[in-house]
Amino acid sequence: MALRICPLCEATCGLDVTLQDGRAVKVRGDREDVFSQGFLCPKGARLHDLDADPDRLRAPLVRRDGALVETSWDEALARVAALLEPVWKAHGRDAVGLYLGNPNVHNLDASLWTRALIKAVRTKNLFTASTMDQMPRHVSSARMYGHPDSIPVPDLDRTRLLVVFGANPLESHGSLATAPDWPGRLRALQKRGGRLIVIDPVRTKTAELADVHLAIRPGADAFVLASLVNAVLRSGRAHPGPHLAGWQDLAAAVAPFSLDEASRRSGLPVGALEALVEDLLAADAAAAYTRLGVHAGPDGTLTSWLGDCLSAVCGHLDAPGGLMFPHTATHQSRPTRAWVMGRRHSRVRHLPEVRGELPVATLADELLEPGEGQLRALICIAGNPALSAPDAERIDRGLAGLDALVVVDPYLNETARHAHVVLPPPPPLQRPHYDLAFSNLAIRNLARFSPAVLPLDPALRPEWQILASLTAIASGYPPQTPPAMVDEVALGQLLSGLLADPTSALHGADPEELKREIGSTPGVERMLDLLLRAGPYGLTLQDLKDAPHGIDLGPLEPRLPDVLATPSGKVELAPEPFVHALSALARPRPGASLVLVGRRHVRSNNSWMHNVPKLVSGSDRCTLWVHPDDARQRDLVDGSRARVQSAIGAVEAPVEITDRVRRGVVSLPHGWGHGLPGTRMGVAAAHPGVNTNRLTDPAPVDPLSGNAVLNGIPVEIGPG
Ligand SMILES: Nc1nc2c(c(=O)[nH]1)N[C@H]1C(S)=C(S)[C@@H](COP(=O)(O)OP(=O)(O)OC[C@H]3O[C@@H](n4cnc5c(=O)[nH]c(N)nc54)[C@H](O)[C@@H]3O)O[C@H]1N2
Ligand SMILES: Nc1nc2c(c(=O)[nH]1)N[C@H]1C(S)=C(S)[C@@H](COP(=O)(O)OP(=O)(O)OC[C@H]3O[C@@H](n4cnc5c(=O)[nH]c(N)nc54)[C@H](O)[C@@H]3O)O[C@H]1N2
Ligand code: SF4
Ligand SMILES: [Mo]
Repeated sequence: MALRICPLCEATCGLDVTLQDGRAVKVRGDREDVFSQGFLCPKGARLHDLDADPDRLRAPLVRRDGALVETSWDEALARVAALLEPVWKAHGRDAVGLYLGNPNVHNLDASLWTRALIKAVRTKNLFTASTMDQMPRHVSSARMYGHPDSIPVPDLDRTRLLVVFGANPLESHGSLATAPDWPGRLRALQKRGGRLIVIDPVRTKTAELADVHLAIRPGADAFVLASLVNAVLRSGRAHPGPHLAGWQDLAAAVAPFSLDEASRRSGLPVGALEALVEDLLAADAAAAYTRLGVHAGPDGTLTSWLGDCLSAVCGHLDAPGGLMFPHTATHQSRPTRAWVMGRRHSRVRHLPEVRGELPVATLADELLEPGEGQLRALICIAGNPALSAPDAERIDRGLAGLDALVVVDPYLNETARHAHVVLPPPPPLQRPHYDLAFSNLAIRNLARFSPAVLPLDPALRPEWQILASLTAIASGYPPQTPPAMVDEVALGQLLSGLLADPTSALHGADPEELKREIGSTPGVERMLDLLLRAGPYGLTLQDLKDAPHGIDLGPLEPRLPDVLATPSGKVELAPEPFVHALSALARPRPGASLVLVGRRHVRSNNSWMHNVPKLVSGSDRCTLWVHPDDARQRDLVDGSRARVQSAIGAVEAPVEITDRVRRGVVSLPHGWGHGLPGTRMGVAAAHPGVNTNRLTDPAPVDPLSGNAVLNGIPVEIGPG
């Protein structure tokens, strides 16, 4: 038996893996895990199937005479250099782009190495999944608290009222609020007399559990949130807590937003909104939690900001049971300058960079629009933009036309089918794990480390070595440069940064002694060890190894003064760009008669895990949910096929008639559209589904963060 933190979603459950003859044969929840206490979901229970999957790549691939064939690591890396160097030489650094997909954040190797790689690739064409996900959250945190990663999470175990905008944690298991067992924790909230209110156009499983479900019209959340903040402020019962700046400006900014107008725009009864205000004012601990359904909407940043404001004006920001800031065990550097964005712009649509990234919504343009500065090559790590990103059909075409596509992925997926080189990382059980990102989003302070459960397949390399080799190539070193040498340099840089940082516990420490203590084995463990030693609890990696079920560091504690890094040293409740954007929202918006939203299923994980037979078996999950009235009007019957047409494309999907969706709203999950020529995922190909991102218009983006708009897409539907 061996213990392992699940890397598949943000819940980070502790797993207990049964080994037999050197293979993992069963996965259960680790009952003694300090955080998850035995909880797991169907995906975690099949983690070992990724190891066993015969389609998982076990050797690098290179394209030879048009086909991808297996080769040695040396040849594959030599090919990477041979492909990219001429592009850099002829067209400059920006001609080679970088796409970093979601699993990078769930992966210790990538969490520690992508920054070095980004620096080495030196391209303005950096794209990540963040700009179709949580970039609005980073921007609102940067402006309100001074750091894009200062993200407050709902204090789930102590709150008395949780108001959820656009999240479905019963399927997703939570996002930007790391907690194993959301179902259990939400039931516990209700058991202790607290309430759950869910605002979602769909009666999801989370909405079903809720005490109140408000089926909002998609895209109306920012208006509703502004009106709620306004109503709280006007009630005379608001609580201006300490550390807040801009109270008057916020009050002025939300003044034009009435509950009456919010009711007209959202389709929610005004009485329900008034009751919500009353609930918020009456609760001794309440948290407004906004997530993907609204962040990946037309007003992502405004919803994120106003959600925090709503908690703040009720006195629940940085208070137990409200929104609180985790205090993670690894060192977090504090910004030394005021946060800025827009230092560069994209070539075609002139969209500003945010956190050094350009919006994924313009990836297709950068791939396809000819001219100086066009992307000629792309390095794609743990991503599948051909399915997951907006304007997917054009992305697919753009990928097919590249001079060089280098992919790091365990599968020959819809993106990798266009690759010139594919470098496969080992599966989860063959690598150590620590959640650098999600520990900083967890609803309890804690630290957990899992060593590798299975020995590394001798035919594979640890992912950090793959990334170190790519870093070397991008820095102009020979492709055969030993990864250990690159690691030594990276470690040296990390160490000198920590020694020089006055907020690090290692400030001024003796580097030679530290080096002796962390050992000389190259790889991610000693980097992690350094970050832990530099952190606020004085932990070492050995401490975590000695506590295989994790170390609980207690409930979240108020810590705003420690978090705040704004120029004023306070929470900025009314950042000028947000106030400005909010004023535009007061004007009426054109409405569409039918809009498309996304949905998640507990057995799925974006565009992958669809090759695990036990997870995809059963009925087709890639169906179009249509309200009975909408179906009747359009002559659609249950089980028939519908054609869904948006401004940019059309797909055909089987119809599932259900009153779970609000009238005027249809729902289709993302991450499907498998079985394309050149892919190698036999099980997924037998359950292909359709690619909803062929409908996702890349033109509208959240103006404050560049985030893609994945929800509320105007569509027409009819019989297929
Ligand atoms: N319409 C619509 N589109 C959406 C969304 C939506 O709600 N609606 N959601 C968006 C969101 S929130 C996200 S985060 C994105 C996700 O989109 P992407 O970030 O592009 O990620 P995935 O599609 O999940 O593809 C992940 C790839 O990583 C590979 N992989 C898994 N583990 C590892 C590993 O350890 N190392 C490496 N190198 N590769 C690995 C998998 O095989 C898979 O091919 O999709 C977005 N797209
Ligand atoms: N099983 C599973 N778990 C996952 C993933 C997965 O693919 N499968 N993906 C992971 C990733 S990458 C992420 S980012 C998280 C996301 O996790 P969550 O943030 O929980 O997001 P979703 O589950 O997509 O739920 C979004 C909800 O928003 C609703 N919605 C759509 N438009 C609107 C709107 O305009 N207003 C309001 N109020 N609601 C709206 C949708 O109906 C949907 O129920 O999940 C993670 N966990
Ligand atoms: S809920 Fe998430 S972390 Fe927990 S077992 Fe399932 S996939 Fe893994
Ligand atoms: Mo995501």
